[in-house]
Parts: sequence; C-alpha cells; structure tokens
Amino acid sequence: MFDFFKKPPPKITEAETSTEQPRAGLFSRLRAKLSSGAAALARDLSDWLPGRRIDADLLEELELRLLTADVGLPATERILGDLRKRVARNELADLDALLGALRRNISDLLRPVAQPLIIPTDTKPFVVLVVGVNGSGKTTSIGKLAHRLRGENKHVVLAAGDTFRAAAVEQLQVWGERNGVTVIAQATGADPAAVVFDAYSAAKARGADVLLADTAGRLQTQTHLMDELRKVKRVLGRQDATAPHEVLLVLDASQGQNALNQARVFHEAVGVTGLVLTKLDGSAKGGIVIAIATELGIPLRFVGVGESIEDFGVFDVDDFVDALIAPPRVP
Ligand SMILES: Nc1nc2c(ncn2[C@@H]2O[C@H](COP(=O)(O)OP(=O)(O)O)[C@@H](O)[C@H]2O)c(=O)[nH]1
Ligand SMILES: [Mg+2]
Repeated sequence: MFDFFKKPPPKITEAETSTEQPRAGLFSRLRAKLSSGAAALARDLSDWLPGRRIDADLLEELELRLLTADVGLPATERILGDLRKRVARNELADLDALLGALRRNISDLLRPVAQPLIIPTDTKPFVVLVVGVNGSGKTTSIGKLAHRLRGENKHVVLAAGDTFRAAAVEQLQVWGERNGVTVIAQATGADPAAVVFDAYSAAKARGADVLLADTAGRLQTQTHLMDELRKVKRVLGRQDATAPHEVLLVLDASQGQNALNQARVFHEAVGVTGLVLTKLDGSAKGGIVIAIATELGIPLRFVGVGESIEDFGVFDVDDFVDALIAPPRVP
C-alpha cells in the first residue's frame, strides 16, 4: 500500500471557508510565497547568477537547482539539453539570455497542459467527479470551485460522496452553506455510489448546470478505493452515458514526486481528465508542476495557492513562469 493513504484526516479551518475579497493576483501571491520558501528557483536565480560565466559548471548547478525544485528528471533533461546546445552554439551570451531561454523552455513544457475546464451549456448537469488521496484538498477545491461557478451564475449541486468520515460530509455542508449551494448527502457509511446517484437525480430535477461530486480518499485498501470510484463512475454512466464529464484528480503539490505516483495510480484506475494542483504555496518549490506536465500530459485545470477561497484559480502558464522565475529586468 502506498504511504499516501495513511495521512490523518484534516481539520476544517476558518481560513478554508472565509469569503473575503481577492487581494492581488493569484500568481503574484504565489510568487511571494514561493520566494519566501527555503527551496528552489524562485528564490531569485539572481542570487547566484550575477558575475557568473555561462559555462558547463553553471549549467550543472542549474540542473541541480531544477531537480531540487521537484522539476523531475525527464523535464530537467529536456530543459538542460536545449540550454547546453544553445550554450555550445554561443547563443546565450549573458544571464538575461540564459534566463529567457530557461523561461521559454519551461513555458513550452507547460503550454500543452494549460487547458481550462470548459463547461458546455448543453450538458445538464455537467458532472465533475473529484478524486484524490485523503488530505489532498478535494473538498476545499470543490468549495472554491463551487464559489467560482456561482460567480459565473451557474446553478451548482454538490454530492457528499465521501461517506467514509462524518467530518467530510459536514465540511462539504459548510462550503455549501457559504456558497448558497445545495448539498446532497446521506449518513456516514452510506454507499457513495448511491449518494452520487441521488445527487445526479436531484441536480437533474432542479435543472442544475453542474454537479460536483466529492469522494473519499482513503479506504481499507487502495484496491477497495479504486473499486469504489469505478462503481461511482458506472452508476453515473447509467443516468447519462457521457457522465462523468470530467474526472478531476486533486494533487497536493507539496507531496512532490509522490504526487506523480498518485496520479499514475488514479489515472490507471479511473481515467483522469483534469488535474487540480493544490498547496503550491506549501511546497515552496513549484517545480512539480513542470514534472507533472511533462510526465503525465493531463490537462491542468486549476491550482490552489492557499487555504482561503480566493487562493484558487485557472492555471496560467505565463503568470506561473513569472512566479517561478522573475522576468528579466528591462534596462
Ligand atoms: N496551503 C494550502 N492548503 C490547502 C490548499 N487546498 C487545501 N488546503 C488545505 O488542506 C487540508 C485538506 O483539505 P481537504 O479539502 O479537506 O482535503 P480532502 O481530504 O482531499 O478533501 C485543509 O486544511 C485545507 O484547508 C491550498 O491550495 N493551499
Ligand atoms: Mg474531503
């Protein structure tokens, strides 16, 4: 069994359900958080770059920085491969040129997965099945997403499909109340497939636009969890052969390479169509986004950069690269 199934259940915090107004942009806040972290790229490359010659030693050091920042081997090799070629061709004369090339390489790896979730108006309800290990941020992300969709005037219904823990249902109900959104729930221990089935019927009857279904992240075994998720999918398919329309996997970025392992397990079991990467603020690295993009290629729909409701948004490549590596200063 993977150790990620053993995390303790999280507590509901004030910050989680706070509805205070957005502060500065999502990614500039992320930059501030990444920069204050102990690790990684964002703690300005300018710290060590100025005065350095662009040579093999420097590239090796950069390689190590990328690996330490959770970028992973495949992506790091692709980035460095290109930089080495350019340095050999004398194309990178100064540090700004090197940083520019680094930023471009990272953007090229991220661009293909930066695909926002598009909810068609002719699919009602559009069903989003939210999966992921315990504590990854599923319920919180559902709350934040519900808030976001309400802001777009969408009628949202939530399904409390994590029937494993009593606190899970309550946590979803708190989010539902804050957002003025109906939560369909049953008692703890109920069959999650039955809860989601009921929630679909309720959403359909109410003419809801979107059904967001929460699920458990931990059961006795991984096999048991995957079987349960497959059952939920099957049951949804009986009501609408095209449902679920999105299987959204929530990954905790601070888990680093373990998040990649989780993604592989879930993808194989239930076919993931989109990702939410939470706790980018907590990882203080951010490179895991590049690893996931390169190694999985699954559309990255949203990122979470904190516990409160505004710390959530659509993944934007340029903003993210700016957060990771400050753009070169214009003289
Ligand atoms: N710092 C930070 N915390 C988050 C983020 N998303 C969720 N959390 C916290 O992670 C904990 C677990 O979240 P929860 O939604 O209950 O996870 P679940 O078990 O997958 O449903 C809670 O304390 C959340 O407030 C995020 O983007 N940043
Ligand atoms: Mg939960």
